[in-house]
Amino acid sequence: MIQGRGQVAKPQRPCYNRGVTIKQPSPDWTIPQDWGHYTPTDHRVWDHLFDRQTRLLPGRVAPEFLDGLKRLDLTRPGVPDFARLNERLMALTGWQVVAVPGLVPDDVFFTHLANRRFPAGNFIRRPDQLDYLQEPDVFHDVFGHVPLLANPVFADYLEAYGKGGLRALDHGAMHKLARLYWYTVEFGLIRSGDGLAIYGAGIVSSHGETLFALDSDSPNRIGWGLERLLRTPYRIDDFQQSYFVIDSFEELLTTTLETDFGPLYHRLEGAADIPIDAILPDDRVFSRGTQSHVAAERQPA
Ligand code: HBI
Ligand code: FE
Repeated sequence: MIQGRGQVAKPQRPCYNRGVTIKQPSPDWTIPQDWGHYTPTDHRVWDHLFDRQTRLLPGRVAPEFLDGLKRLDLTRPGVPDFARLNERLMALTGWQVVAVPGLVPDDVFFTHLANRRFPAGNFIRRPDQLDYLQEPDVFHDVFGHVPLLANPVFADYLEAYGKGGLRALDHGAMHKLARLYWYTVEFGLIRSGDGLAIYGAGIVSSHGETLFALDSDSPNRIGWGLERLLRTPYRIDDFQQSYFVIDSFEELLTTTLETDFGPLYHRLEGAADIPIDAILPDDRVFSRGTQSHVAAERQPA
């Protein structure tokens, strides 16, 4: 359990995990990782997913991600022991990983991020769920999210996002700010040399989406803008129809820190959402998608 800054004390609310409603296990929703409970099958699932992704990622992922994997010693086999991982992570950027049973309420999630704690699911998917899982498990959360937390700039961005999330809750603007998280932290692309690379955890932890996000002619790839993202809905049930491209993590951090979100939310209340696959006249277009993936899905063979 986690001691210290930013304890969350809220009335008990239900939390959905693997199809089951679970009880709030502690004031801040953290639980012991209990590393010893992982079975040999659990470790084999981790190793399988890990090998598959690390074979695919070089040349496709932002170099900061691979650097983080190495510096955090995540290349050793088996589900990582958070205590060991946290020693390295804490020394590099002051972040910690804490175990949670599954999705936690928004205010709890943001309070953790605002205090440089990343909540990670402590369960791992079953061998028959390698490619699709609704809930974030330890592979998505630790392999997908934690390597970039070893990068000081990205680490500061996620803390700033958590603080912004708590303010967004006060403004009733959570569903808008969630779009920034989705299109950066989960599904972001970044310019790399002459081309693009992935950095979003939802992509880097997925074999299929790693290929789709970079190589498919179906999705749009568009230069990001804060307001642009806040106005664009997203889908959680399939590959993205639009990916947004940042120039650098510094740009993401600086823009987030320098924007006064209060007036922006106020202005956006009157603005219509942008259709999920639209390209606007002033978008910086890296590639205009055919959306053939979506068309194929709507037309059963
Ligand atoms: N809980 N464990 C967990 N992981 C998440 O990514 C998460 C969450 N609760 C809320 C939440 N995400 C969303 O509000 C963010 O995606 C914005
Ligand atoms: Fe995630």
